[in-house]
Amino acid sequence: MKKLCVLLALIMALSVVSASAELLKIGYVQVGHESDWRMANTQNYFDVFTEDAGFELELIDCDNDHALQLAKVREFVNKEFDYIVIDPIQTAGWDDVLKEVQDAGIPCIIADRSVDASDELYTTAVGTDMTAEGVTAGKCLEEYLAGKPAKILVIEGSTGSSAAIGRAEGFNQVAAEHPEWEILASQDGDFTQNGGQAVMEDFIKRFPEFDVVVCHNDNEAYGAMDAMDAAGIKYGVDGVIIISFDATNEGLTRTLAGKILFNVECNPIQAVTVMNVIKALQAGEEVEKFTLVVDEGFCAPGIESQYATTMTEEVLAGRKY
Ligand code: GYE
Repeated sequence: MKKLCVLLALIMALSVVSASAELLKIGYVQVGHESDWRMANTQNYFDVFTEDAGFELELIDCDNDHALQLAKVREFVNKEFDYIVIDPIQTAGWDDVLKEVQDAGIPCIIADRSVDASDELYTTAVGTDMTAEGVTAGKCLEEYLAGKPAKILVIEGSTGSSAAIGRAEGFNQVAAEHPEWEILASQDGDFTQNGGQAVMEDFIKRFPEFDVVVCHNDNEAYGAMDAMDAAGIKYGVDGVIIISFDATNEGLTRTLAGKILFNVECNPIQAVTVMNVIKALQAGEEVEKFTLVVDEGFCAPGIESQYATTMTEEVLAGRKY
């Protein structure tokens, strides 16, 4: 009996060793922890890339530091990871390191944000269409204003990030069709609540009148609201129009409350899509160069829009992050 137990224990120990030997090593260089969106995205990777699912995930919070992000990718290469997933802080400056990953024979997935580099330099990309998000925001405003003039302020996301570049580009495309819209200023709020607040405080000092504030993410919008509250400026359905991006639970709560008029979703739940791409690559299948994660727009109660879903308690209840 004792011998049998020892044998069984040995077999179990061996199977644990062989199971862990089979885990795929995934290195993810995450942008940072600047926003609620980012925290939800990070959590989603931890939820999906588990040992039970066959993965060993190393996720590095790069704290919005491009140089650190490059260094960490190189570290993953040296450690011979099986896959490297990059969420690029900025679009520029990727050619050399992508080439190094490629030369090491490690498949590389660009996730969420994009790079300004040839798509020959990476295996595949997964993410949302940030320009389309900007267009949706512009179209919602166009429909709502219905020809009325507007003075607009923009609190941008981190300069050089594809999220900020795309959203600005998309919104500006629509704005260009509206000579009655005036963009008074557009400034970087770094996708943070503090950043949004600081930029808004500055705007309030510089511009005595404005009708619309476009915030490149929800956290910036919260900061902008704090600044307007402190200055006694009314916003929402009967005040300054706030447009936001991300549509997180808190962002949609404020949309349902009529404080944010339009909130364009950007879906942080991307890890399953990335995992499916990895599984396909493991199986030797061809994968598309880009897999789109789809988004939609939301608007405050009382607004009917062809570009956005009107917020209700039910919609909010379905928003976990
Ligand atoms: O909108 C913002 C975040 O890259 C889409 O980055 C992402 C953006 C998101 O910090 O909240």
